[in-house]
Amino acid sequence: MNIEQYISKLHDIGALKFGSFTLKSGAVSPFYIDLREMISYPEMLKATADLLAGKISNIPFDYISGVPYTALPVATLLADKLNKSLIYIRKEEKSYGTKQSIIGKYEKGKKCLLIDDLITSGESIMETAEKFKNAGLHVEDVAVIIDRSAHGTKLLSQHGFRLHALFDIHLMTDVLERSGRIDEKRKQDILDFAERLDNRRPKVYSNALTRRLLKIIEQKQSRLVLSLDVDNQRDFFNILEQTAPHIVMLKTHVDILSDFDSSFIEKLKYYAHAFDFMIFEDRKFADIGNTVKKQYRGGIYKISQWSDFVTVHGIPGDGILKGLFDGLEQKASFLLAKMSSEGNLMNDNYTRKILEMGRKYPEVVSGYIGHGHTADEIKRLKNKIPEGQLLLMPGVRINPGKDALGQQYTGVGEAVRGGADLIIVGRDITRAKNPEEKARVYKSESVRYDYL
Ligand code: S5P
Repeated sequence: MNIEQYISKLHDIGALKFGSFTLKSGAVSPFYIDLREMISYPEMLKATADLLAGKISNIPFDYISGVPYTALPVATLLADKLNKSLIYIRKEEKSYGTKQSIIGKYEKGKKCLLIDDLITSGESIMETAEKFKNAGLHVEDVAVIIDRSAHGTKLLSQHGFRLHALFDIHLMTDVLERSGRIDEKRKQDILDFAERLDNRRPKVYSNALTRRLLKIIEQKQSRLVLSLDVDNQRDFFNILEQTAPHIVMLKTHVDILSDFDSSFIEKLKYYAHAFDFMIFEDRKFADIGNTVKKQYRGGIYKISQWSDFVTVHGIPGDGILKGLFDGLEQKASFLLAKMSSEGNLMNDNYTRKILEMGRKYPEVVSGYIGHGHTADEIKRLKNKIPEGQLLLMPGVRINPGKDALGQQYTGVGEAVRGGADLIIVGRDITRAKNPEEKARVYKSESVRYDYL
């Protein structure tokens, strides 16, 4: 059986499934791989061992180990074929007897080849390798059937392991498309999902506020920012109460409220604490450092006392960041890199300069407000965002379109597929008959390509 026949056969026996699968994290994946049932197909088990044997023929090793349970039968067959002895680590820690968790005889200082069914983040296989190392064995090579990450080889090599995969998702989708088992759209969905999966891996985020935001995203399984642009406190808190469980951040325009008073801030802080969301006053500062310093700290709103984040225009130069944040702790900004409104003057050159400015101030710039009309356009912007900073996208709605005053909306699916770290949604939720239900829909759409 060659690799193309093998992949097709995996699909035929139901080991590769396509559709919509809710993962443990709540995220929805367009594909699912389950190789456990392969043991019911002797010819597939044998083919797996044969193909793996070909793949590792040039690697020197002393023992073979399969990660229980799925990879163990394959490793056993391979050990037989290559006349090597088998060892493995029991899945459950033994709490009695010898406490020895490696099963099988081995000598310290020898090399062990690890076999697993698939790698996603590579973390679990590295954990297993660590256990062998602690037992005095060397592990340098890892062989898997499927590398379903977009950059698995790179990831493992950064940790000193060589990955040998029978196939990756690129080959898998190519073969299945060519044989008519999936269409082009499904192929793209799968590749996009894998790409997301890699992009969303924990990185070194720019500052403590960004890290807190990311933690909330993970805990609430949401990337939704609600823009609550209503003009009175009653509506404000009514909508907030319904939507708060689904959002990770609340975006305010405090100067829209006609009945603002200091009780508003107290109440807002109470909700933020009770429902675990961050606060983002969308003030869009755009003046010289000395002026914004006063606007931010003073006046009737005293924004710096209650808002975690504010939006900032870079047009006056980086003095604006110094004016805003000098002497303050635990406050950060989002720079406006590309607006959603029709005819805005932010061209590619401007966007580039904003990203350059933000890159220099990771402590006070958590990310950028950016917009694009298609997933590809958003992806291009996202790829330029400096490491550790975020892309927040407004002008997002379930149905793309425009409002009467130049606001442009991109479909939420495009925004999320393009890699927006957070989506900002306003009227489509606040004016909905049932804001709770609407917020729930946006929440689940926002993590569609996540794998947390
Ligand atoms: O380019 C932008 C930047 C921002 S912050 N376009 C935007 O629409 N916004 C804000 O996002 C805008 O001020 C509003 O509060 C929100 C979008 O609201 P919606 O009702 O159009 O979803």
